[in-house]
Amino acid sequence: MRKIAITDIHGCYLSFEALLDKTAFAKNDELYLLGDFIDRGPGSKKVLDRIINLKSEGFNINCIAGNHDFAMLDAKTDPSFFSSWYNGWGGKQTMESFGVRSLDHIPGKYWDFINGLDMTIEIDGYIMVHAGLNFNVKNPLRPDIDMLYLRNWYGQIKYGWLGERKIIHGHTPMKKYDIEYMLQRLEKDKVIDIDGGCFAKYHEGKGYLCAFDFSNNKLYFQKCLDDVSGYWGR
Ligand SMILES: [Mn+2]
Repeated sequence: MRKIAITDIHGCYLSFEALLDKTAFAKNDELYLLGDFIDRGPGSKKVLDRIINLKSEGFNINCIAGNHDFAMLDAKTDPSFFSSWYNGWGGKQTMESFGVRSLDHIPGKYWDFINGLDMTIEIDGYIMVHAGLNFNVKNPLRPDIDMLYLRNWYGQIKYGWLGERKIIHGHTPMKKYDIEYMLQRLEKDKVIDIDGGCFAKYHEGKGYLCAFDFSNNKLYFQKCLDDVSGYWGR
């Protein structure tokens, strides 16, 4: 009956698979995936297939959107955005994982999955969101695209509004020891970024996919096993 959050898989299928093994994720656990399933890493299609299949096999999988997931939707509908997604966002690696030269050739079930993603989940005193919450609006939980893009927002947290709840998010890659430090301070600070920058494996301290079992306050780290040289041009 554990509750486990993972974020920013970014097509790192081998790392995702190994991390699920490491946590011994099972049918009576709950998995929360906080977006950015695709782009940059080499296995975006495999990541989406794994998630869709786990759901259909009856595993308890709950997913929310990241900016990259919604960017792929935009790249499909907005031709002027396509080339920046393809070249700048790591969309090239996503297209290659599907073996297609046009987004129109990606089957409908993947678009249905992405279109069905909400922006937040709140459960057991935890709020999960991809990037952050905007505390400058009346209701920070009202769905807004900012939730997928915010950076450096901790200074604006309204602790009166938040109460005893804690926020789990990703989007901004952190070093492993910074994630461990945020867990130590979670009771006080009420926020933790669990993005270990899996695709950023050439950066010192990063290059981990992280799982946070928030029912036991336990972190798991999997070093990146995927070949991300395509994205980094190495
Ligand atoms: Mn992101």
